[in-house]
Amino acid sequence: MTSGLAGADFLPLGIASSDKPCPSANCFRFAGANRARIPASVSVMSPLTIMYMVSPRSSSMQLQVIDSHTEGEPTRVVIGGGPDLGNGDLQGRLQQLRDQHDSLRKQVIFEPRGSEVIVGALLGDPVDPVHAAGVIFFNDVGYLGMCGHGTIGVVTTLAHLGRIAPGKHAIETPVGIVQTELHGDGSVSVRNVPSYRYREAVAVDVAGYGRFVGDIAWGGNWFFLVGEHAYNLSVANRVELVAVTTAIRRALADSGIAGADGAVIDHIELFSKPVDPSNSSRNFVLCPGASFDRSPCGTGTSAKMACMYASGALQPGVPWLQEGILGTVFVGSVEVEAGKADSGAPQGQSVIPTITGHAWITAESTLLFDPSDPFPEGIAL
Ligand code: PYC
Repeated sequence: MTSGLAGADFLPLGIASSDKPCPSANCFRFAGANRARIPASVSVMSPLTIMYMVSPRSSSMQLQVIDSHTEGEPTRVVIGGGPDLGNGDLQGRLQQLRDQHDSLRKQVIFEPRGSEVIVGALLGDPVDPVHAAGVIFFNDVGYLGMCGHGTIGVVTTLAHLGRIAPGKHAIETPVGIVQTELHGDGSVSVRNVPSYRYREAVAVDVAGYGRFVGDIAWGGNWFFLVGEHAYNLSVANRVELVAVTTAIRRALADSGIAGADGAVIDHIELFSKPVDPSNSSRNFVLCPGASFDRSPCGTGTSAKMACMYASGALQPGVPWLQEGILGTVFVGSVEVEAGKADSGAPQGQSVIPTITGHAWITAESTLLFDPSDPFPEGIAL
């Protein structure tokens, strides 16, 4: 079944703060009591003011999205037209989205409207109204527990919509509540979920490439982190980097090497010395599909810092400057929280990472889905 707004009377043009001018003579504002006129199938965040106009193409399904990039890595936030997943917890909503509305993920991410590089984020009401939003992240192959660069993109999008001001804002995700702070200069700090090294120095034999030794760590997603290798971490070398990290991921799965409770390790992270010596490290991160993270990867930086902490190489509160493949940087640090820090982690090795980076809005768009389109869910390559 296709999700989204099909054949509705109104075409959502966008979501704006109430002081934004109306972009069209056909447009009127939907807010407060008028919110009841929004079709039940549309997931809308209550404090938002929404502009609608009568659709000239009422048979097309539409999704409203805002695009941004965080230190080079794109995020597409779905702000209107998505399915109603109710008000249950984010884990339950994720299950519903995956089981009943997976077409939304494909429509947002697949060509020709998207690409495998994009991380999507479905924005919804939080369970607890004191939180800023609930969000489910997804990509070309499935769903992400958490996404660091994506959270920075979501917070920047909420600020762009006029929904939040500089200050602290909690975001609900399927793997827990993430505290964020929007700073006055537009940068965003994300206080991630508890992160930990699960296994140290695990060897895996990779057909055609040889043996790699890495740590397995949780940073909101599962990572295999490799420090020793012969590869040059440069954009020019990206095809080779994707090939070797994909082979490592396949070898881990084939060898039965997994995260806690058999979780699939779907992110592979290589490290080297930074190009800019003022940074701490450079990384290359293979995402769950065939693409690599253009940013330094928030959950990957969290996993790295958890490993550094576990081996005594990073002290709480000391800045860690993670340079990504484009040379952009997330500034991170860890704290240890009594009682919370060791959930699921080897005793005493869990940390709460914070990463800080910047996102920039690149587009406000309405994605259109014509019923006669031969690729109703986009094109999976
Ligand atoms: O920033 O955590 C992250 C992330 C995960 C996948 C792509 N980016």
